[in-house]
Amino acid sequence: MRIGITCYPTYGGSGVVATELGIELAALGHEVHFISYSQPFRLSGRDDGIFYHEVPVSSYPLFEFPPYDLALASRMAEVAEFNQLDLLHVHYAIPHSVSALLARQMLAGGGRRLPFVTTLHGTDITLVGLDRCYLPIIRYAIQESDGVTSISNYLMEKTITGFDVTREIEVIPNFVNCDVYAPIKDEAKRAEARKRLAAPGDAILMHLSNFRPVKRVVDVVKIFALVARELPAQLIMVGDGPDRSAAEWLAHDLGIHARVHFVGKLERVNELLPLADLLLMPSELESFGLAALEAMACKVPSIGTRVGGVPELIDDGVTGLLYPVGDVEAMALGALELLRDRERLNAMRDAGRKTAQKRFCSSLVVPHYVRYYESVLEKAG
Ligand code: GMT
Repeated sequence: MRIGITCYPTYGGSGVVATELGIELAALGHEVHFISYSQPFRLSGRDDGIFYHEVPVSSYPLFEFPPYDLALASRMAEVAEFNQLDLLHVHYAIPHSVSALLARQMLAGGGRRLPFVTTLHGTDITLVGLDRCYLPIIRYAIQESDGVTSISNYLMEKTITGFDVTREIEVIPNFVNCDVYAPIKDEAKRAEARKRLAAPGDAILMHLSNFRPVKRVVDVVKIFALVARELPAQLIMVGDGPDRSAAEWLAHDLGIHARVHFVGKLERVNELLPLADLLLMPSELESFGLAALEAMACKVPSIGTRVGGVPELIDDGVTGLLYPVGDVEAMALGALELLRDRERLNAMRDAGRKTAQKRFCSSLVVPHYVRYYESVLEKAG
């Protein structure tokens, strides 16, 4: 198939999923064309079968807001025409599904069919999309999509109730490449690599996100402070975003800044994750929680919150520990109990890896997308 993919190319789970999907599809022999305003950050170099098309957005003094969605629709139609695309797959409904709808209509006039699939990821449904200024058009674009997928049952249900959507939505969970996200099997090698981050014997806690308010990075620092009071530990903060400075200030105020390391945005998080003992994900809301899945595949259990789609991913007490939002004391206590009980921690590490392999491995989930594309193409005629 020749597939056009549109996503937010900057830091964020939906862009990561879209990019990894494109890479996996290309590896299966499909031709993938990314269409977005900049190259997706995990797309390094030119892999075989992958092409990138930038969307130029010209400005004009009259425009207070340059119309990206229109420029995107034009580019989608052009790319589809020039490269004989079979379908478009847009990630995050706002505004991508609306642009795809326009592109489909533009090409229909010339007799070319361009069905599109919308994948719903999170705040496009649970927050931004519910804003009255977007809701009617997003609802329309979801209804009109040739196919709609959601990354969790939770998000599918939210779409039906929040948007009064009557069409079918296919739940296709997020996935991880279990060969790329994998534990370091040789314990001596792992111990040696951990020395980059911490003294031998120190626990390593990690957080990975785009540091938006929904991620509650300040809670991450609070949890760590309680843990670090009891045992030697280091916190590695991977990513960047609006709440980074608040977290940095708190680490200074609490006098733990020497043990809290803000390493910024990293391209190869798969190299860092296996070095951690635990991932902290105290989010306000997660429709899925991709970072926790990536960590699970690397045998790193998460201390997280019982919100949204997280319980569909993390089996509380088996592959991680879940708590109410904001309960930093309980999360710290849970982390301490695991760090002090190596047997329980190891059982959780193994169970997490097994779950990632059995339910969320790209080798299982990507074919699900391919089958779904085929059914959409068949219905589109
Ligand atoms: O919905 C968002 O806030 C953005 C989106 C993103 O691009 O990071 O995050 C969502 O999609 C991820 C990938 O599917 C999920 O792992 C996240 O749980 C989800 N975020 C929220 O639901 C807050």
